[in-house]
Amino acid sequence: AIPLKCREIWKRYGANEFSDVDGFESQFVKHVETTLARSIYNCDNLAAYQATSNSIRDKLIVHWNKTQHLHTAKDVKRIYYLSLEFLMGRALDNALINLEIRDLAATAVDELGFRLEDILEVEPDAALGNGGLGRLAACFIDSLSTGNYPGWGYGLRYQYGIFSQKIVDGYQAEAPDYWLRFSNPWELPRLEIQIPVDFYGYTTTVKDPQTGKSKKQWNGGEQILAVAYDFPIPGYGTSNVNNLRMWSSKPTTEFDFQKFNEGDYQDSLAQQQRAESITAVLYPNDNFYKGKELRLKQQYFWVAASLHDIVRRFIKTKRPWDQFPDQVAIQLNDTHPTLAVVELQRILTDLQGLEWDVAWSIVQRTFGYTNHTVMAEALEKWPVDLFGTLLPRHLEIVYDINLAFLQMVEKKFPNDRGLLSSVSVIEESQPKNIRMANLAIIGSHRVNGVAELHSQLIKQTIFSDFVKVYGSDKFTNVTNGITPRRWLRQANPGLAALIASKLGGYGYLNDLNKLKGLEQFVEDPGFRAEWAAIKTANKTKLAALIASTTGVTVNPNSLFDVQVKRIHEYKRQQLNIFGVIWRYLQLKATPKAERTTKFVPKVSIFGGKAAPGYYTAKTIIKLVNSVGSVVNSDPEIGDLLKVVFIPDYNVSKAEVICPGSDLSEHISTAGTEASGTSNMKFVLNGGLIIGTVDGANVEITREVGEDNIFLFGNLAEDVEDLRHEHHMGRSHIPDSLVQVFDAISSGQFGTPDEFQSLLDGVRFHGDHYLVSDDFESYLEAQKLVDEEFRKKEDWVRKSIISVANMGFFSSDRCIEEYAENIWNIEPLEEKV
Ligand code: BZD
Repeated sequence: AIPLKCREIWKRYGANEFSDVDGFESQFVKHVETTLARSIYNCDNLAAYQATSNSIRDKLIVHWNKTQHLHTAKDVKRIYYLSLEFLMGRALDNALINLEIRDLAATAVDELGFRLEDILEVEPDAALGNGGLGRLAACFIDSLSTGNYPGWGYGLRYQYGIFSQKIVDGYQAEAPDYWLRFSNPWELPRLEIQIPVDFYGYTTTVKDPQTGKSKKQWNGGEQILAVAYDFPIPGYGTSNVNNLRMWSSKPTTEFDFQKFNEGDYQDSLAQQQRAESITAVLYPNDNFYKGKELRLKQQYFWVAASLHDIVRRFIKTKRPWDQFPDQVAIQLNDTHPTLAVVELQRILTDLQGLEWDVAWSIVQRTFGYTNHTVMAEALEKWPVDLFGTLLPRHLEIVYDINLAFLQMVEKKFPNDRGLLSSVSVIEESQPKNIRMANLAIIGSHRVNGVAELHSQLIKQTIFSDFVKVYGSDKFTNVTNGITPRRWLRQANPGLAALIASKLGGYGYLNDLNKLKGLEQFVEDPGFRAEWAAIKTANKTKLAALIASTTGVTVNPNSLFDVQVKRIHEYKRQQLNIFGVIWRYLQLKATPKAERTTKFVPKVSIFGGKAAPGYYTAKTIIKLVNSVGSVVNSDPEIGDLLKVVFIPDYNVSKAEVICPGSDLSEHISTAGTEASGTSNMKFVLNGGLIIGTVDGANVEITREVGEDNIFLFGNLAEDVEDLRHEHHMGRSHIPDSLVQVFDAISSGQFGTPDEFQSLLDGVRFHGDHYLVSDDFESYLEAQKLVDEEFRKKEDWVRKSIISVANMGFFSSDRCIEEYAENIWNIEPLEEKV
């Protein structure tokens, strides 16, 4: 620490953050001239972005320091959110909004010769996630700060985020996303924080010199360093700034001298360089599991570094170990961080010398596990051999955890072999697998699903045997939410301002139930006109994005019908495009004079990435583009129908797309979409939904009312029977869908061969996603949409009422529920 006599100077100069336009301008110029070594003569938008970001970052760091100091001084319990994905998007606009200095910054950069809009566009997306799971983590981290909860996120600092998607000849092509091309002003490299992580090696039994007892020891074979990069996370309406710590892998400085001495210098260096590959790239699969060794390496690397950090922080408090769960809550975002359960048990027993049962009770009280899917193909299972080679000591601990658990089950349910084999962590298959979900359940005190229907389903299906073992209290629900700062204020400033003008300011942004106050204005024609005008302006902006990315001109007076999300058979983009084809065929079959009275002009907008190895998903993208090229150039059709695929869907594009939709599609096979969160984003921005009775659609319906949503399709409870019918060969393809398939097979949308497998999946291979069962009902719902959209005033009323009832879907509410029911933590605010 600095000697007392020197501290006066520190206090005089410390923490001088700007608070007005002049102050910002002076910081900006300083950063241009010194940090960036640029000048008035060569300051372009990139430099202006960097200078602005550095100025804001300085401010964040001041508050970050104060917040962290406060949490340490008050010795509070912290929540650590472990997520392999944080789909953050851009940081600058969000920071300006959360710090409530957006207007100030806009004025200042204007005076300095720039436009804030241009500066914001320079920033690359931090796209360190695949889809809903990663974006949920980003919304949660925003709400943790906003709610003043002491909480950190832990993740990996991938050098390459999710690939950037190009469309070449109608097909998806992947290009690397090197988002760190220019230095990243939003991260604080903590190069001095370097945590060694071991892999491979072998275990031995040694005598503890202190106790004389024998214990297990892991002798690692390869060591890699985890270096910390911190991302300050500002809250809205508070000066608290939390931390998102992301690990980057680096080689250790010691290299293999034996190899060196043997003259194998090149090889010993190459091995070092491979260390960096651990955090090189995000795996691009969502809701699909693939057992790759590098992925398991990523998981352990991240978990080991994070736990080391958490444990070190706890040890500094000098508390006894049994108080660990009073100071530390760890949430597992899906099973990806489940190794943390094993690693904490290893730390407590092997390294800290606690008794097994004492350690295990600490572990269970520390962890909570969130499940995001019921689909079997997404559940993580690691082959025992692969696992044991990479993490030999952890495999032993897994077996010991499992043994103790199975003994407990056996005692409670004697001679129930079926039960034992279904709840066992080890799947007795060839080869044997470790079931990560089973391990996560056993190692946690709470397991939650992400929407009411989903939380019911996990209890009835994949985890039903665990309900038997533990009772149902261990299983709970926390319905997902979204942050209204990004998904309303940032994405839709016009609507946010109109709402603020009616509700007496922006206070609703961190108290979203206040939106209810909008209902009283629904019969005010002036208000409705303003509401509608904002929607049109947002559609015009979306039309500009469509034009610049696809070359297709669309009319903003058309109905904008949007489906943007990862491309997946269960999300059923194929149902949507089959519906579009049917509409096109109907249009063509209708006499010209009757077309405009029968059909509302519509733009069908698609977007989303397919996992690079997912053939069917890629075929769906091709079909959308093929239909688009035929329909969009059909002179008979004109504005009555356009079909576009917006390439490279990401967070910053979503911020333009969500506010510009009239209708969005959330049409998964019932029971397959755990929650969905884009459904919430669209409704919060004044769009209506066409959807199945699935995920959070159910709760959205409860909140906004059945009249304000277009539901269709079979229910989750009937899915199993329907699938069975298909397998018995009793499928029925409705005539409408037969017509669609005939059109595709006739070559009307290009070479039919490439789409054959898509059609065959429905016709001959069991139609697993029930496209044929739901098609007619979908068309009916779409017909209703057309009718309702013609009644302009009523449509606007539905839009207003829906927004007014979206308060429940703020991620602030989610965090409160987790804090109270799972983490047992309290907010703590820095008093300014
Ligand atoms: O999680 C999604 C679900 O599909 C959505 O229904 C839900 O709303 C969100 C948030 O809870 N799941 C994912 O996004 N899953 C993945 O991206 C993923 C990634 C890697 C491995 C497995 C799944």
